[in-house]
Amino acid sequence: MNVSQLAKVELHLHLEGAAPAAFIRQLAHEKNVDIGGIFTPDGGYDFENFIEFLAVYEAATQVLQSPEDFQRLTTAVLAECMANDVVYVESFLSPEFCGGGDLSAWREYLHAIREAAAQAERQHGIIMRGIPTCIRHLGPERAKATARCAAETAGDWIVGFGMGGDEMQGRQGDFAYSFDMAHEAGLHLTSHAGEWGGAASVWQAIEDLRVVRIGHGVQAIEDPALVTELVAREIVLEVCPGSNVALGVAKTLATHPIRALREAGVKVTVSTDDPPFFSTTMRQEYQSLAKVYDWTADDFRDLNATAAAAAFCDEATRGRVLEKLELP
Ligand code: MCF
Ligand code: ZN
Repeated sequence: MNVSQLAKVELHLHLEGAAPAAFIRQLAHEKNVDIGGIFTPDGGYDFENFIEFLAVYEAATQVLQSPEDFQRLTTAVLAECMANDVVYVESFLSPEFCGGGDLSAWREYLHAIREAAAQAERQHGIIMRGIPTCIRHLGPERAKATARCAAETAGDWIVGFGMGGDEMQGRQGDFAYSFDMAHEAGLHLTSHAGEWGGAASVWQAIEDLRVVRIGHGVQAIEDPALVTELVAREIVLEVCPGSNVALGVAKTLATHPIRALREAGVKVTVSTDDPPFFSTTMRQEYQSLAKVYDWTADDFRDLNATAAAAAFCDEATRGRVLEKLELP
């Protein structure tokens, strides 16, 4: 069998970042919003580096203006997940883009997103869970509003709290108040680290925020003591190889740290991050890893078992995911 068609778990997918460019263009057209500068002549998203990526991402989100827009977005994103055999997906959601951090607005957006997810699950069996995520470059004060939205809606669907954005600004520990609030509400924690901020940023995330998963985390490879610590603490890395190559975190997949980290015993998983931005899909990620590293179906089953075990959902849901993966 072709490994790219295996059933998959995806733990690191930004909801707006998964919006196909054509979807955003269509909404811009419907709403008469001018976001012309963000597309390449052939219709993809246009950016040259990480900072430009963040700006294009935020420009694209300007057309997402209502709960209904997010309902449509979620339906479109889950269709793409299903086309890639993803059976369980955890998606980063942004209370900033869903009502500007206001709790009652967030509840309405969340309701719409959950409607779309429930319909996709009823019709096709795909399971989605949400991780409200603060945006690091907006600073710790704004993060508190996001954490409050997350804490107030924590439950069997909102299962985690995270942080993305520009890792070069501030320190992980600046956001400890928000992560503590989310933790007290029973949410599981993850933060983007070790994508741009080196091993030091990963240390901060595990020491100062007490996260159990790391978004990216690949620069941990620079510090053998950190690698040992990640193995000992069973911290799971949400690795997004295609994203890292597209943004220049790694030069090529062949020189990407995922294999070395995995061989060192670190728990690694594979995700797409923002697939249309990076011209990737889950199937393509698997295909490339199989080709470049000679990874077999057993390797991918192992990655999915790690991802299922690290999912932030409840145990009953995990059981259903394992069944879909045909894993014990
Ligand atoms: O993982 C990629 C690249 N590294 C850091 N941040 C992000 C990535 N994709 C989206 N983000 C950020 C971005 O700031 O997450 C936020 C965006 O505004 C959305 S969280 C639903
Ligand atoms: Zn990400």
